[in-house]
Amino acid sequence: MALFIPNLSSATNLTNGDFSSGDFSGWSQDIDGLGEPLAGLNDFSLEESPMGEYAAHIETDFWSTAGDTGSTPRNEAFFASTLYQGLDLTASAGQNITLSFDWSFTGEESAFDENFIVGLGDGSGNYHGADGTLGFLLNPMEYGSGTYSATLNTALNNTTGWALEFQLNTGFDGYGSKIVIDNVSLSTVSAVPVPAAVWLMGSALAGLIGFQRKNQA
Ligand SMILES: [Ca+2]
Ligand SMILES: [Ca+2]
Repeated sequence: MALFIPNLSSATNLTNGDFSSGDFSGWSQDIDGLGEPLAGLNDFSLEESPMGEYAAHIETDFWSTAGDTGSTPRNEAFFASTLYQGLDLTASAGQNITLSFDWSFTGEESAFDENFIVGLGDGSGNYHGADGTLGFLLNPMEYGSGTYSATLNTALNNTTGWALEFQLNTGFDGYGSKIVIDNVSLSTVSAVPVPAAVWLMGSALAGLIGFQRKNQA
């Protein structure tokens, strides 16, 4: 319905969140807390769809023989790979900051112990959730996929030092896991008074119904 609501100022504060540049411009990569990966391994890559759309792909713990850590490793990370970007949480009074992204989490094993974490990193190694307290934005316990969307606690507005971090841990087996991330969006949105929003939504719905009736006639 957001498309039908006019006068809703919105600006995005993230670089290359849809990976449309075909590279990791705007993003940083980390292996095991030691920094950028070595060249030639597959921890971070870009998946290109048949439509020419790019998404970020992170994999850990794949071996030439699945589950055999004595075989040839396909990835560099021993503990975890992290893709991150510093966040600009600038907002005016009355504005909310919303964060959203598409994710998928898969692997070689159904009973897995890998761990996929998305959090607001505070620079000291701790993660915070959308409410600003210690925790995660997302920490799925099973393989799956979805769209995450949340409004950040306004107490976070205009604070600095934050990074959005996508971290994939290897777990304690030799089975691989991977995540795909796309359409990462951070937007400042002017809060619309509820009565106005309801009225606009109602008029947009009425418009839709009217349009359908015309089509049927
Ligand atoms: Ca994309
Ligand atoms: Ca593993």
